[in-house]
Amino acid sequence: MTIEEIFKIVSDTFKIVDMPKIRLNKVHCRLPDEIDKDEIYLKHNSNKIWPKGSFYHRVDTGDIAPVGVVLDVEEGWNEVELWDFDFLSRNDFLGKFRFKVDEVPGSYSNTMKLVEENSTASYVLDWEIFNKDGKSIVDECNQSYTIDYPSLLNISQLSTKLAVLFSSTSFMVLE
Ligand SMILES: [Ca+2]
Ligand SMILES: [Ca+2]
Repeated sequence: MTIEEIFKIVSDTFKIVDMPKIRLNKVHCRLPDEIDKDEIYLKHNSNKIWPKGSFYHRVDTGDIAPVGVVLDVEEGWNEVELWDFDFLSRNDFLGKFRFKVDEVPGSYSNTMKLVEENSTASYVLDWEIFNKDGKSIVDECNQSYTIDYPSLLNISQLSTKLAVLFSSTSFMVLE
């Protein structure tokens, strides 16, 4: 192996490590392009990334499609395309979500910029920047809530016991 090859492997490795991880959480359909629902799918860097295992996900006004796709992306501006699958004609490139990825982990929302002319389509993408460890800080917050839940239950059981105790005490006082 030459020094150039070793250098390439090392630089490639570090590039992968440095790439921010994001997750596309949900797509909200505020208004479809077609009267009887859109058959949507998402593309990133010319590749179809969602839905996996089917051509499209059917949505109507007010629908929220769960996406949950994790991507390694370049820091800075990124684009995700929203397409509508058509059975008898070419699929429509409805629009794109353009968003900036930096080091600040957390949840973000972006409105779709229309590409298809005269389209009624209106979509919003919920997405999230993971932390340096490649984990979701939102999930971690939800997890700590789940852990706290049993102790909350104990508090409510305790307060019930105290209420019983107090009522019996006052009953005794009354006697
Ligand atoms: Ca269409
Ligand atoms: Ca369609």
